[in-house]
Amino acid sequence: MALGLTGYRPRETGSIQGHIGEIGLLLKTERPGKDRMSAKLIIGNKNYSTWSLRAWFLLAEAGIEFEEERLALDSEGFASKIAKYSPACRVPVLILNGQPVWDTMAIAETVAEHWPEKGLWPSDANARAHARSVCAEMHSGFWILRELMPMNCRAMGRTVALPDELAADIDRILEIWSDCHKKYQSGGDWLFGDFSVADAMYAPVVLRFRTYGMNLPQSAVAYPKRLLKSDVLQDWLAAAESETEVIEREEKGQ
Ligand SMILES: N[C@@H](CCC(=O)N[C@@H](CS)C(=O)NCC(=O)O)C(=O)O
Repeated sequence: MALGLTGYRPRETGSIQGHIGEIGLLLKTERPGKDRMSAKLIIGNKNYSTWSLRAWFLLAEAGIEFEEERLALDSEGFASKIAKYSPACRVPVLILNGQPVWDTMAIAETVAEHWPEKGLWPSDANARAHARSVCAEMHSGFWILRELMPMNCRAMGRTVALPDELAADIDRILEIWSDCHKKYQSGGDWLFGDFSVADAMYAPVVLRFRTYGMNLPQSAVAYPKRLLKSDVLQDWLAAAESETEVIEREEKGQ
């Protein structure tokens, strides 16, 4: 089984610091006035695992240091390895001070609660309710998009058929992005102005649109541009590019 254990220390502005690659190092995250936290994230393949990306991107873009362990999906031994970390037997799993947290929304809520200074939910109550709604909508829906346009970071220039149900999922996502843009653009380029959990939830969609060459309307181009400017997202893409596993059922399009 392919397995990777590495520490992720998000880049400092203007530096090329990225993966520090120290096997077995348990990173402690500094929290002013509070105990140091140990954070370890178990993820799947960077090329294919959207839920892994969401949790990873949330931590990395927020500047939280964490150790990461990659378990290759569909590999021999995945099931027994993941079972040691989570009873749900799926990635991602965050081990926070020894406590496992599984399922992406639970991870997001727990991270936001433990690092309140990172402002991972909008401070305004209405914006926060809106952000939670679009996160929940992503977490529980968009099944056709998931099925017909799987994330495949290293694949470019693919085309897939666009049946009505897929077009409806895409339209709804574009509506979410342009609505956010209209309401919150004065606060910054992320969906809710500042970076938030919502950006982690929608990051894989941007990568899907990139793989399948979606022509986006003018009202929806700003957000993908912002996301792809992220240095940590570029680190993820570089790591995905270097993976060698191929999962046939995720290889869609021509
Ligand atoms: N609802 C879960 C979904 C997690 C999930 O489906 N993870 C996939 C990889 S993206 C997985 O672990 N698949 C392995 C398996 O099912 O054996 C979440 O939000 O984290």
